[in-house]
Amino acid sequence: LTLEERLASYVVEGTKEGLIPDLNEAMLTKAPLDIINGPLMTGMSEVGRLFNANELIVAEVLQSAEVMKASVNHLEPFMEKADSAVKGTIMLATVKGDVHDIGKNLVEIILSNNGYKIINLGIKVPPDQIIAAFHREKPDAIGLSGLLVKSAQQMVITAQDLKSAGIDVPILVGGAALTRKFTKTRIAPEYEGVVLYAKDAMDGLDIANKLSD
Ligand code: B1M
Repeated sequence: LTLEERLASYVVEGTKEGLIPDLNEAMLTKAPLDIINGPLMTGMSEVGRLFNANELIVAEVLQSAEVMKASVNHLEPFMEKADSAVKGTIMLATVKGDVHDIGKNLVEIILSNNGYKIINLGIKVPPDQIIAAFHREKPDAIGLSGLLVKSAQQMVITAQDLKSAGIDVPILVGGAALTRKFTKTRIAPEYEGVVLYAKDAMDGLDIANKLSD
């Protein structure tokens, strides 16, 4: 196998044996984020495909998630960090009912490496917890992540509850449950603030930078 194929296969097989040396070798020619978005994501897509085809069980997908998390942890210190003043505070949460957090945590890494203070509320976060944390932390924006189809609906509910609580800061939404179609009109036509979809963590950073300008 080539190095790229090996990196994808650690994720697919859910094994860490040999992972770190291969990540180090990959970093000789690639930026850490390109390793994540390239071979590691290729592996994760394959895991999703196999799981969908009933060729993997949840316990195996969990092993794959462990490999992805270990890889991101290893690569994180080598990522580019902007030496900037704090540009703003962003609160992140995976919505109620959804446990997927690898993407959200990647968003946290990218944003915090680029001048944002991040308050990560974790997974399965119901609207009332987001609202309570909003009043406590006073973030400049709220980021919602969701990977399940039902999470898109949960984002609609969350945005309605935020509106009822009088909150109007920008909401950033992302995660595999969503597509470009998830514009403000789809998610929260009545929400006072802007609602913007980010396709990946870098897109999230671009949007955050535009908002903070
Ligand atoms: Co689950 N799962 N999973 N899973 N899982 C999916 C999402 C699924 C598509 C797999 C499939 O069937 N093909 C499917 C959803 C189907 C659907 O709703 N249509 C699915 C299912 C069904 C389930 C369970 C219901 C399975 C079960 O129990 N029977 C269960 C759900 C439990 C729950 O949430 N209540 C479940 C559980 C799990 C594990 C726990 C085993 C594990 C998660 C571990 C963890 O996160 N800690 C897991 C995994 C790993 C996956 C897949 C294989 C990979 C997800 C991932 O981490 N990708 C996934 C299939 C797939 O996506 N191909 C699948 C890598 C990550 C970096 O990408 O999170 O998309 P992603 O983030 C991207 C962008 O989306 C974006 O940036 C990132 C890239 O830079 N982004 C944002 C994400 N959030 C953002 C927020 C932003 C901006 C950008 O701003 C705020």
